[in-house]
Amino acid sequence: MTNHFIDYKNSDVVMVIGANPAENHPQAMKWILRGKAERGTKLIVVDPRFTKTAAHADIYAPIRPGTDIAFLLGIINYALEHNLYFHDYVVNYTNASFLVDPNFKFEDGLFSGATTKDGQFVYDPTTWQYQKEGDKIKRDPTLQDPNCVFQILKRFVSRYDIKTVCRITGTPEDVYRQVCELYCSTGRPDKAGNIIYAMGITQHTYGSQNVRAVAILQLLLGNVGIAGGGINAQRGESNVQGSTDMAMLFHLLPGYLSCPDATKHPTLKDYIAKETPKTSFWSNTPKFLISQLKAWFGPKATPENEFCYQWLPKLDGKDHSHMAIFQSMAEGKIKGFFAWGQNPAVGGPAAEATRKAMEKLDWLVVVDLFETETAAFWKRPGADPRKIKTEVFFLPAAFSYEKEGTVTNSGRWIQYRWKAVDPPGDAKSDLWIVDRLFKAVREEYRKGGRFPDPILNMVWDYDAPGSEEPDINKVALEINGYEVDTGKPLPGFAKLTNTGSTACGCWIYAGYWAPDPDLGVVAAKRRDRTDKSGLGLYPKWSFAWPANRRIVYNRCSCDPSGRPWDPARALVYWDGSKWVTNDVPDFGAKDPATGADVPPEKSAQNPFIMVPEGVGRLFGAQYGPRAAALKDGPLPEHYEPIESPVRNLMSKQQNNPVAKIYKGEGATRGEPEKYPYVLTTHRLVEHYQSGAVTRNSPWLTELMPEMFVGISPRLAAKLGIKPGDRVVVLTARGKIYGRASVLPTLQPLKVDGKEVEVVALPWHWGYQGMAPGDSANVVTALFGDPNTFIPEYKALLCDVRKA
Ligand SMILES: Nc1nc2c(c(=O)[nH]1)N[C@H]1C(S)=C(S)[C@@H](COP(=O)(O)OP(=O)(O)OC[C@H]3O[C@@H](n4cnc5c(=O)[nH]c(N)nc54)[C@H](O)[C@@H]3O)O[C@H]1N2
Ligand SMILES: Nc1nc2c(c(=O)[nH]1)N[C@H]1C(S)=C(S)[C@@H](COP(=O)(O)OP(=O)(O)OC[C@H]3O[C@@H](n4cnc5c(=O)[nH]c(N)nc54)[C@H](O)[C@@H]3O)O[C@H]1N2
Ligand SMILES: [Mo]
Repeated sequence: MTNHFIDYKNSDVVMVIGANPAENHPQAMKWILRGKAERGTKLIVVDPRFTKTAAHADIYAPIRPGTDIAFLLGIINYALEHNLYFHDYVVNYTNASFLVDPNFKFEDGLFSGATTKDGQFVYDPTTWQYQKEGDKIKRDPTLQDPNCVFQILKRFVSRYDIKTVCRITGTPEDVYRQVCELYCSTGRPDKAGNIIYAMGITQHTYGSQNVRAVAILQLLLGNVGIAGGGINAQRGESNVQGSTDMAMLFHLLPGYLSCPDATKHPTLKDYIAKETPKTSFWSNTPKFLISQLKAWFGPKATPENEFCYQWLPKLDGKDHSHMAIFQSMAEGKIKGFFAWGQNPAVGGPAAEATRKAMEKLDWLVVVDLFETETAAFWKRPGADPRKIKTEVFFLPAAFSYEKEGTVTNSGRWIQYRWKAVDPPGDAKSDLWIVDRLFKAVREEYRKGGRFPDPILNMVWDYDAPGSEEPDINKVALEINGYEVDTGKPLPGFAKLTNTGSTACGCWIYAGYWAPDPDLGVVAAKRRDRTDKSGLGLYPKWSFAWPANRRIVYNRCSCDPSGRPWDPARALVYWDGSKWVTNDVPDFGAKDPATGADVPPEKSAQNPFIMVPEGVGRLFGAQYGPRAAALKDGPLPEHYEPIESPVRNLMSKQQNNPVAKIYKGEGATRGEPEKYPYVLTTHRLVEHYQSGAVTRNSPWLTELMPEMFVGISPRLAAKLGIKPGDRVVVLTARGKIYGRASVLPTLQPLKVDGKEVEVVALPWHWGYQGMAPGDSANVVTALFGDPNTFIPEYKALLCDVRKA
């Protein structure tokens, strides 16, 4: 998320696409409504269902699940055709003027470079590169060269005219035209447009390209790096941002450093050579990684031994994401599993396959508040416990209010929370559990074992004298970083070195645990409401990573000479001799050597300091080590979901050619003849996720007691189903039961002349808790995005019948 929740009040137009903040992010919704009340913010909601968010919309645009690329590319085309894009921003702050390899092509739904590797379709991205002269990228600032990004984009999206888009998405043409007009009205210097998205955008076999389409539109309209603008991904569970920052994903180390790869990076030298770009802020990668190694291995990490780089686990070139793990488990390759604050028996796709896979384990440890469906998988309906050999351990954990620590919100604000109550019974904080577990494992390694060095030598010194609870302040300091000699907390990542003189667990968090000199508390504990900008930046409330910056890429909020595009929404600007800053500058505003202000012309060259080109990417080129192109191409192209009721109108390429389709019964594909309706899944305000917590709360259970199946009144009439009837939903993976919810919030869509019905399932139920019910994920599938491996939860096919 480039901006933050409070900033939503600064928008002129908000487009919520594939998110439902009124139910899932009520605090974000509050600020949208504040904007509506105070400045007349216009709200567009794009969703297959008329949601509670849509109820507040100025324009509600219905959309067929899985067709957001067509929807967004049509708006991009409209902006280009009607000259509504922000020309000066586009020329200066994006790669529009960059020249691309003349061999780059797009034909019949495929980009140049299509080839096969080990029998699988892959792209060779060689032609997705810029033309260069020596080290310099060739440019045409007039944007006329046929091989410049601007012209390539223009040609590419010209196929997405309003008629074609609406034939694909099912959105009525007049409504769609209104969306185009209203949203493109933000392509002016004094207007701010904000795109808010979440799982309706990401949970597709082209979810990353959906996000790219959002980014391209925002860049074209000059909406990135400004107050009231942004590409705003509403994150999930309250601390999902924090856990991603801490490397919950298998291919990353904390702070989004690439995980070392055994073949690519056999030595620290190789890692640094291959992962460090010459330009962009990532040129500091050696400082980030070496400080991380110092945090983990302390005095053992020296320049002579590569700072213990060889003690890090390395990637083996294989996919170890959620679906891949459960596939390996089903194949009997995984013997033990920790489900730690996770309930895959309900939350994972193809849930019945997931539950069955756990039967192959020797042991399973569940660390949770309740005996979840995962913990109880061996006694689920239909299972025979006598035949399941898996040994199951359950460790009761404390809830967030029963322990202290920080939570990072979608706006990257790291906020400290104090403990409210003690946990009940034997429940312990996760820190307590992991601390004991680590110490026990280390004891085992003291007796011997394969490769004990990293375990025996890891810095693990969180004991709090006189307390059985480890000292979370010590963990926080390690994450923040400190001077190795003095132990003093680092004020920010600018102080990190590559010599071993600093230790830092996660570079983007550097500074969050440094004391604020005025307030006398560490930054994450700040609760000061001063805000001289009036824009809701609140610089002394908690700490926003990186560097307490509230809006990233904020150099883009003023023109190359430093004048704010919109003085009423100024984040940073050049007053003729120095920078005036409401927000922490996201560029070299001061010379690090002299401390003098650096004139604006310099930072105008690279306002996007995290990408090696220094500018926003309209075209996702193969350039630089970190920012390599997506696996499915440099531009987003519409393909159909793996299961779709229609043929792709754009090309003969029906699906994303590099979509990830896993193996096993969970990956069985259904055809529209047998499964004629589009199936999508969604959340409810009363329940949380797999429902482990909320289905154990009597009040919430009473409010929302039962699994239901949303169908349109038209479909109900056609199938002879009355509201409240028991119905069965069938897909190629299985079937589930629920009560019919028949509401006009769901309406069939006219897709290329054909009526398409959408069936909407909440996914919060399972066989445990106070109010059991069938899990929607029994009928979802093991299809995923090739870049992120996120499952296609939002667009599948099903049949529905009266039970
Ligand atoms: N009360 C509550 N709050 C939550 C959660 C919860 O379970 N309960 N979960 C948290 C978590 S982890 C997350 S990730 C977030 C998720 O937050 P959201 O993404 O807002 O959650 P969803 O309801 O899954 O999906 C959002 C909307 O996408 C729509 N949609 C489905 N398919 C498509 C499509 O193809 N295109 C478009 N444009 N829209 C589509 C759905 O109808 C739905 O209204 O919420 C968080 N907040
Ligand atoms: N069909 C469909 N499926 C989906 C989605 C969808 O939109 N549609 N959304 C997906 C998304 S975005 C997500 S994030 C996943 C979530 O999938 P999961 O992460 O598997 O589901 P949760 O219910 O969030 O699981 C969290 C568990 O942690 C426990 N817990 C809560 N607090 C603590 C704590 O402090 N410590 C410990 N140890 N445990 C705790 C809860 O009781 C719960 O059992 O589901 C995905 N599944
Ligand atoms: Mo999530």
